[in-house]
Amino acid sequence: MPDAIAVIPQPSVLEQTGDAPFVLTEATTVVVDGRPDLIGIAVLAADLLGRVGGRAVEVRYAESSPGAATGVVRLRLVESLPPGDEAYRVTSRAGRIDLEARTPAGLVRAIVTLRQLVVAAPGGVLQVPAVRIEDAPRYQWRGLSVDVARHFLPVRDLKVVIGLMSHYKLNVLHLHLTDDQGWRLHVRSRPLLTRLSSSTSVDGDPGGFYTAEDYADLVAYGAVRGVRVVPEIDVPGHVNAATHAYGELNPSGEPTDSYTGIEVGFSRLHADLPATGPFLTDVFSDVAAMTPGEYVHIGGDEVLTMEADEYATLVAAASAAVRAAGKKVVGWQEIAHTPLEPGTVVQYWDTRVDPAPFVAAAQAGALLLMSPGSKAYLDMKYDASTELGLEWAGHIELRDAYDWEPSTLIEGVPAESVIGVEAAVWTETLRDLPALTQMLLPRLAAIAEVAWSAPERRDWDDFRDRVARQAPFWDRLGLSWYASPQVDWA
Ligand code: TNX
Repeated sequence: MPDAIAVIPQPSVLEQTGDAPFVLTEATTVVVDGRPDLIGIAVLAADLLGRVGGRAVEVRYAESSPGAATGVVRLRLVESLPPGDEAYRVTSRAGRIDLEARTPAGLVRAIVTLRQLVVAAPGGVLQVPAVRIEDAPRYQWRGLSVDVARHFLPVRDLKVVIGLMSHYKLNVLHLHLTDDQGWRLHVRSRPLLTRLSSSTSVDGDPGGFYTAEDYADLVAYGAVRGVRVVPEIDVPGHVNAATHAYGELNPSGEPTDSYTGIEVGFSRLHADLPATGPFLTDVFSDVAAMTPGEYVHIGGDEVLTMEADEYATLVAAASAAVRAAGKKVVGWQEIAHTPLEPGTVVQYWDTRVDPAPFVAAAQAGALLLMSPGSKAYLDMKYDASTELGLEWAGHIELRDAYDWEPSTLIEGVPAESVIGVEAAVWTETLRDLPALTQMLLPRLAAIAEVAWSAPERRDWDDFRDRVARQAPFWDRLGLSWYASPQVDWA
């Protein structure tokens, strides 16, 4: 039954071999070489398969079970695959499934593909059709940016988001940790940021923040699932939480009032105040020290009350602090107006303005991350009747989020400058996990396919059928989602 297969994002090669399917039973076992870096992956595979089947799946080490029995899911590192860390192969048939990749990260991609292949056959038997899948991502950066500043999301909710991201092979969770309304990450050198500015949120809703331990827990939870965390400390605008905690950042020397509205562009740092440089150095070096990944995001968006040269000075100071701590810089589109080191990642978002500086930055060696507001901003309403969300970049129905091409969206951008695609969800109107997933699902699956699948493997009608079959999975997890009228939900 070919139509039972509904993998998102669409793999590069997927063939049904015509063999008998693999049947999941109580004897199904995950087998792996007993290497430390593979054991966690095997446990993840057993956990995910166990959840689908409703019973525990055992992990065994290859050395201890020679002549592998039947009912085996074998995980293995191999070299004979398409290039890239995340390439993988899945081969399934009666009695045996092979998951192969060059790296543990590739095995994680194979595992979630396998999870998506499990179908309930008549009689309630769970089986995996006999297939050969060979797959690798189009873009190396496939992200979701979550605004935890306007409304705070506790660690347990962010873990649900990480699980969903991993399920659709997204690999970067970008956390917008600071804004006018709240500061969400404890910073060792600047304890007043969370002591004085974490309890507020938009509309007077409760706030919160992540301790260093919370943050490490999130980073580790993501790492096992192939999702790295990129922290954003937004400067030199969107800083009222900072200027509320440290009055020395203001010309008056006095703290600003806390803020719970949703205007943007009014708060700012000052390049000529003596406290500003040390603040940037302290905060960015502490945040970099909490970050095992390569990148730290400096924000840089919507600074509406500053001359261009002061803005450039502050962006350079923040960037220098990030680089001094051994990390690479990411910033929103506006930083393209300042001189940038080659390799800086510039994140495109504002579809209303002239993209010329952004194109020029790419030509000068910047890497481009595509988050067009009109396609990838998942806080935009689906249509005029959507209760939650904003509308400044238009309405984004499922097909709008799906049907766009990152390499030709902006004329003049060299295709090889595009490092990837990132969805964003801003939380001015989204106060909890159900509100968030109502906006993410189903559109996150669409963006994931834009970011992972080759353009010639993407097809709206086919995606429409595959996404319809995701609903039981979201329901099983108890997630709220939007039943787009563009899809015939099963
Ligand atoms: C623009 S996107 C912003 C955010 C808002 C968002 C709402 C960007 C870099 N800045 O501050 O939350 O629009 O959609």
